[in-house]
Amino acid sequence: MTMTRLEAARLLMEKDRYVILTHKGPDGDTTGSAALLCLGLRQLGKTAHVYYNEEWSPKYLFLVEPLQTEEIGENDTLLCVDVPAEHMLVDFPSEHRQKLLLRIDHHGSAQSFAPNELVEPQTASCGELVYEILKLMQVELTEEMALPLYTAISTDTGCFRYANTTAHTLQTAAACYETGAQLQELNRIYFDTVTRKSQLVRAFLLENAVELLDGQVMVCSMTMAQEQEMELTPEDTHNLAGFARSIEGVCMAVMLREYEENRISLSVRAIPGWDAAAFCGRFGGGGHKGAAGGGFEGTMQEAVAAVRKAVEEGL
Ligand SMILES: [Mn+2]
Repeated sequence: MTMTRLEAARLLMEKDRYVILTHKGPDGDTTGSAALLCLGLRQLGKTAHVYYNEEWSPKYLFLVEPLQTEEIGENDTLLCVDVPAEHMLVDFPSEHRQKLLLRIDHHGSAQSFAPNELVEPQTASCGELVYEILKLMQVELTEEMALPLYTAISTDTGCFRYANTTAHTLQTAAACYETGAQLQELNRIYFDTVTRKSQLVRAFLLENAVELLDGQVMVCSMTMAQEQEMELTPEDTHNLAGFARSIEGVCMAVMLREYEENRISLSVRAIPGWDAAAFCGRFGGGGHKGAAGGGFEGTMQEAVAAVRKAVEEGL
């Protein structure tokens, strides 16, 4: 069932014990939204935790580390934030599957999988939506809560540069600043700090990129062997999908990454006027117009050929 914000707020008031689930490959939005929701529920006197995710990025770990649990109790209710499809849910014991009550999300191409769903595709980040629900529950934004909220909204908007940024996003950022939280430091860590190898891997990808439609589409690829040879950590490959879109003349950047033999993930970033979600729909995926993902089974050569064919057939 699809819910309004008010219905979601009322539903959350009903139970007392919550465990919040994030998505696989957790980003700043799912991590920040989960921590924010957890802190908000605790402010109301409820018991709340964020469920452990083995893939937490070191950058965002401080937000969830004090809140996380690896246990789901008999009387717990599960919530999930920023999860566009069931297979994207963090791994958790399947016997608890029926405890999932509510999903809060902002993915336009999302597939419904929870009994109650609040999905607002026009909202830039899931964090903004969680914040609005908490306000309806009379939760007050604290300095502690401003950190995960700001993380969610700033990372999903590329520090308020992407086309999804709205006046509401900026008003939410202003509310975060008004708590007195040290947000400039988060900006430095998230948006102005990179590893040395992350720059080297970008140079490598650029040298080996395939350009389509006179360079409007840039396809970068990396096999497992290449990744191992460069000894890359997840921090080195953070935000790798998007860098090519920043190159002058590029409208859509396609990043192909082999994560298992003959299994390739597809990450697409597009400028306004282009539709990454529609493109990824051809590869069993989806997401937002500006940022989407999909998958391919086969060799890297075959994946590049499939992308070329999809581009030639029209976007
Ligand atoms: Mn998000």
